[in-house]
Amino acid sequence: MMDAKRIDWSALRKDFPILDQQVHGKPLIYFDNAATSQKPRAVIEALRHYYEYDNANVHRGIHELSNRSTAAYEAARARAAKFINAKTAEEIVFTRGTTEGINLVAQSWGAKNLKAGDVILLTEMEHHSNLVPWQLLAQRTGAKIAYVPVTGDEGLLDLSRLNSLLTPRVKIFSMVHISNSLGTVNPVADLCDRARQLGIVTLVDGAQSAGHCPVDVQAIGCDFFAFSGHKICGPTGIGVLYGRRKLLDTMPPYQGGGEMLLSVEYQKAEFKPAPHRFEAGTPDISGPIGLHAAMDYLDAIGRENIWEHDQDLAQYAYEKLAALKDIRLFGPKTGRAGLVSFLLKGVHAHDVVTLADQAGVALRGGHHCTQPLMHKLGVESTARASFYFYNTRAEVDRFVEVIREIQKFFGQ
Ligand code: C6P
Repeated sequence: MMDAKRIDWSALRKDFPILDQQVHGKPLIYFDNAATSQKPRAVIEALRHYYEYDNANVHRGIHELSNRSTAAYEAARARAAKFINAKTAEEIVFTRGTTEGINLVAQSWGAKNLKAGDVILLTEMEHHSNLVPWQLLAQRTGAKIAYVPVTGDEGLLDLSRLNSLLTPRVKIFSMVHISNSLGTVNPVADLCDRARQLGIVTLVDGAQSAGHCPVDVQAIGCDFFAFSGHKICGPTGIGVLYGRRKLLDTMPPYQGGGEMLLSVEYQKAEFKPAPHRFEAGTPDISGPIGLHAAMDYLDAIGRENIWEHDQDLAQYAYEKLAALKDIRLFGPKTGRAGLVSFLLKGVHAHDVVTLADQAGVALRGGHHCTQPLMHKLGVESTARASFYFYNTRAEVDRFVEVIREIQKFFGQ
């Protein structure tokens, strides 16, 4: 493993062919990593190799290519277990992404275990994908949803309310690890510990954490942990749901189809054990193979190093932006993850993003799929710069210059 101080972060950019281009005649500065990360050659190459040499369906054939495909698919499962320190590969279900992972838990575990009057506890900073699946479940079962409040622009959870929210009616507490809108890092190990002492099942939405900081699901103590491959240098369309073995084994299938069965009769079917019972039909095969390469790539750099670099860039950007006039910043002042959300006085977030794009800077503007949070903060949208390890302080300097130019353009 490398040492954060010794890593030549800009040299790593050479691993990402996409970064070496001009956009609107300006060097690309890609600051939309919370939406999706770029892919290193190692991942692109793993996908190419798979399709050129090994492509076949998994768990079916007994021919050489199918055996190779199956071995690679299952090796990726074992690699994913190691990536988040799950006890066994059987605790890893491949999904399409974080969204599907949470839907799987809501529909399978939730439908089996929730009834009218039960409570689903969430936080006010959840992404729609950790909100709407629970709303659908609540509508079906008559369960209610309660929320741990957010303090305001500083974007912290108001934990003084937690004791009164953790009532005996709460059956599941589902929380985001790192907020995609605020950059807040939630104390998920403490929250899961509090819930576990009361017999409450926990789910952690790791979409913004898995590829950015070390993740150990055993240390966090959660029952479920969901993340997306495309945000951690892997391909789109593949994700991971970790589920504690004891729980996965009790859960009914989420979808029916081929590959998840032991035997079928016209009136009934017997399902394979977890995780295969949750992977109906031909799965995304190249996805886990690309994801395997991505996990190897990230861990060769070291996620503690990536975390240090991300946090450094975010703090640097936050302080430079905070020094500007007529700007409103969201999320914690210190200890933030690698992103900064902001609004310029009198300028719509979409205008900021459009003008930044003309200068080659890719930002994101909108509600970031956290519309209730935006409403709570009294805004419709924010502009967001989100960083990854291949970004540099020089890029942040240019980005802040561009923001200043946008302010001037609007007469400020
Ligand atoms: N956030 C962003 O720009 P999927 O789409 O399933 O890969 O990930 C959903 C998701 C779940 N939780 C959090 C905290 C997220 O940030 C995301 C995706 C993107 O912020 C797209 S809205």
